[in-house]
Amino acid sequence: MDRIERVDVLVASPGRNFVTLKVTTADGLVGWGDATVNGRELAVASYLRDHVAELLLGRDPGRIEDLWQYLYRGVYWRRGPITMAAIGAVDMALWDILGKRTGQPVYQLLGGRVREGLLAYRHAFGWETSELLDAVDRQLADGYRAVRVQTGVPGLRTVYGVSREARYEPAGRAAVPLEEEWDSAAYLASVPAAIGAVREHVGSGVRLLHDAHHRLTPIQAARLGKAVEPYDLFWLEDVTPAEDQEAFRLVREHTTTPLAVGEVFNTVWDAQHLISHRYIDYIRAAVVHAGGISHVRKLFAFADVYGVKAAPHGPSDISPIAFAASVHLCTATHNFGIHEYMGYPQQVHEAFPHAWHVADGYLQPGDEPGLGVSFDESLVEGHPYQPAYLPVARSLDGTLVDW
Ligand code: GCO
Ligand code: MG
Repeated sequence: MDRIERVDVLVASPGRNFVTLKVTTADGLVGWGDATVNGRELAVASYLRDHVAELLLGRDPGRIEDLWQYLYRGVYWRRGPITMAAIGAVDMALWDILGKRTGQPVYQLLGGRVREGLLAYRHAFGWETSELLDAVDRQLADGYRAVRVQTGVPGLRTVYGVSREARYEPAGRAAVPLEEEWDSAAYLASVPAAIGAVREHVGSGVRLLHDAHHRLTPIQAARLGKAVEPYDLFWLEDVTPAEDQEAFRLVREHTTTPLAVGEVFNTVWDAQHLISHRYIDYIRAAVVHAGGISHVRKLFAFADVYGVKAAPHGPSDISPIAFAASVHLCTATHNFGIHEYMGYPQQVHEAFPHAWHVADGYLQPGDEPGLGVSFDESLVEGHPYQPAYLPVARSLDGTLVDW
């Protein structure tokens, strides 16, 4: 029987901060995991280095579920983004090792393909509607069939999901979070028309999504959902903070616009009420933030019972390793809905060589044994961690609000 012989926690910043776990077995097999939590990378690195690595040495890498239970139930202080990202990284690495040992891609170990490709959605943003329409056209020209649309808000200098740069990278490199402003009234007064303009521009065949990013009260969320019904959104995302799962009943009572939530969730229990009451249509947990393939697989299976579909978070701030694990999982998940693909700078693609790819707007896992991804360790030297935090937001009267 093989044994875990070495555990390395690699923090590097090829374009942005990533935390990568490398697990090496006595037989020389290497498994890779992502442990990146945007803005709290060092917390997860320490959790792994100081409290997990030693526990893994000498153990059987094939006991994936037992090790998951050991790291979840065995630590007493369970759940939360830091713990579950650390567990997620270990879990991804062990599935990667199992695939390499058996010569099988992970999706095959999970039961095999249930579809020919994963529908992907891209981001389009523009301060003015005309810029947004151009951004949508660029994604459609690249062959994508689903686009998230985000636009400026009159009177605001900063808005979530909209950048003055070509790429939108929310974590600003600074010693303290940047402060942004917010005004829900101005947003509610302007965003339905912007979405309507996009719908008129693209016609009925393109899937359009929008992310409200936790900022509305439940009744405001209900109002927005109702206002955009004529534009047939694929979903409205994070319409109201999801800790208050029961708040979604109010939203549900007022609108048939599909709802998506869950990128900040870390376990099935965060979404248990939402899913079992069918308050949402899509669950967005990311493999890296919710305990890895083993736990997110259970979350998606729980969602399947209630007709809720899997739609994983796929931003540029989870690494191509977690992205690979998510694509493998969804390739073998029947109740899959859509996969976010924000995309990466070329530097990140090169730092994390990967077999997953996009063809004609659909994601493919590749057929290499394991996850089909690795990390170029030589980058650790020249690309040290740099403090970078997600912004905070305040309303125009200075009150701190959800960013
Ligand atoms: C999305 C998310 C991101 C997050 C970011 C946090 O739907 O892709 O809302 O934009 O804000 O991933 O690190
Ligand atoms: Mg989101």
